[in-house]
Amino acid sequence: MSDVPRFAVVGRVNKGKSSVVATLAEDPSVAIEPRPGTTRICTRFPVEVDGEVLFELVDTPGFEEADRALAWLEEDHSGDRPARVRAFLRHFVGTQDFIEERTLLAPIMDGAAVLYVVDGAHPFRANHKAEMEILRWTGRPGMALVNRIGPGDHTQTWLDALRSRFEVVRVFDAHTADFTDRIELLRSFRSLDPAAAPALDAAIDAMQGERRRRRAEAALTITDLLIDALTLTLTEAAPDAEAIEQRRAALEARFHDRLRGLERDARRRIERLYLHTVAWDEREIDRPVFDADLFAERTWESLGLSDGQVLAVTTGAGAVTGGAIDAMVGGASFLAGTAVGAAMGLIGGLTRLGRRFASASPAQKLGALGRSLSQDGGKPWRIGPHQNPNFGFVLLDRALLHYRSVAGRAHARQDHPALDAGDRLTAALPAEARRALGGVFERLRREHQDVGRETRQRLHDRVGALVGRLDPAGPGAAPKSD
Ligand SMILES: Nc1nc2c(ncn2[C@@H]2O[C@H](COP(=O)(O)OP(=O)(O)OP(=O)(O)O)[C@@H](O)[C@H]2O)c(=O)[nH]1
Ligand SMILES: [Mg+2]
Repeated sequence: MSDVPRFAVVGRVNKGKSSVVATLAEDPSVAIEPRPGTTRICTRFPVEVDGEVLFELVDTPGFEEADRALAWLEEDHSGDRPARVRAFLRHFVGTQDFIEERTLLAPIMDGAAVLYVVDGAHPFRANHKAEMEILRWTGRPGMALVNRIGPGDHTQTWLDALRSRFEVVRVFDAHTADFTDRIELLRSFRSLDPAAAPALDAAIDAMQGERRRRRAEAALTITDLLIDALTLTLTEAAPDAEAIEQRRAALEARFHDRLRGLERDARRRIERLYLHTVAWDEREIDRPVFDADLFAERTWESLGLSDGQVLAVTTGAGAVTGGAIDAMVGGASFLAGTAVGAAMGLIGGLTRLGRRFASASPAQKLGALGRSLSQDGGKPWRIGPHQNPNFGFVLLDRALLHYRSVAGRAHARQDHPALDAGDRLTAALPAEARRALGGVFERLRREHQDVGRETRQRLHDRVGALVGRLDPAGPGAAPKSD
């Protein structure tokens, strides 16, 4: 048996015990259901960093017959109380009596500390006293957590009732608790159980280091996404521009699908990083703005920069239409329409050009794909990179909103994340920061065949700072200056 600190999460049936376990252990696989009696056996959920178990949470079934169990214990006051609890466990072995009580008390008598969970949405009633009393009989250190499962709020009466029976009492909401709340809980426990303090200090350190590592990894993932998406090109074989024009809708769809795929992969990576292993977009409910389709009108209306801000970050019409004008020189007639459209719509439409790849030109360098295409289908044509100056901002907004939601999300939650629409994060940046980002995006498009180290570094610095500011863990998880 491992000797790491262990916490048995106990309480009345259907009061959010498993939810507290899921959030503390960052484990969405914990069984949580609206109906009572979901947890029937004790299951251990380890909290690990780098393969090393820091502590364990034990999910337990709820008290069912606390009054009767306490009455049995109280029949004999003579010996010490923990011994009497052990006698209780032995006495009913092999019977159908007190199955839940015996199951939940076993890990406590085996050395686990107690996390007693109550539902602050419902009033405290005297009949909870028996549960608390039994827990006292175990002699193990214990902390009480008030978790609210519904709209009612009886937190204060619970706190008063619990304080007379537990040394430490905290409000801990399984659905909204974040990294900081989890660390605070461990800190409180540390003071309660000196024997466990060194192990808990080490656990807190490891968790904070892991939090920093995840954040750095998330920043890298978002940087790579922006680079991959802003430099994306497709190659298509066609004898002339007219043939390309005829395939326009299909090409655009393919191009957009590739971009969606890049974004989806980056999201999955970040979700896995924060141990959210249930893919959210498979749950068809109430999608927040960052989860609408990348090229939906709503996305382009509510994220990225405003028209005026876009104008300010571009160096003028040339920057916007440059790719397209090149293509016109190449003789692609449909691109003339795009170029003129972009030039005319410069003031009114920059933010809404989400549906245009706006650049297709005869591929200058023939890669292996280009050569094989040119053998049987005509000249290879290059589609992309995406020319809309707002594209990088829209993508970055979506990535940051998604990151914030993932990094701050309690693992007990089973609903789909909902955010306020119109969360324009990049639009709220100072003008200088917007210009710098716009400049990096422009460089990426220009360097799409071979992105320079400096461009990558600049982008990484900017994204790292934005991600750091959004980390819901706050300053406690600030990166070490290295
Ligand atoms: N809104 C809200 N709902 C919660 C919270 N915690 C738990 N719930 C809900 O309460 C219900 C019961 O939660 P569980 O975690 O399964 O409760 P339990 O105490 O483990 O239940 P049993 O295993 O049946 O004893 C589920 O529908 C949860 O989603 C919370 O903090 N907020
Ligand atoms: Mg349960």
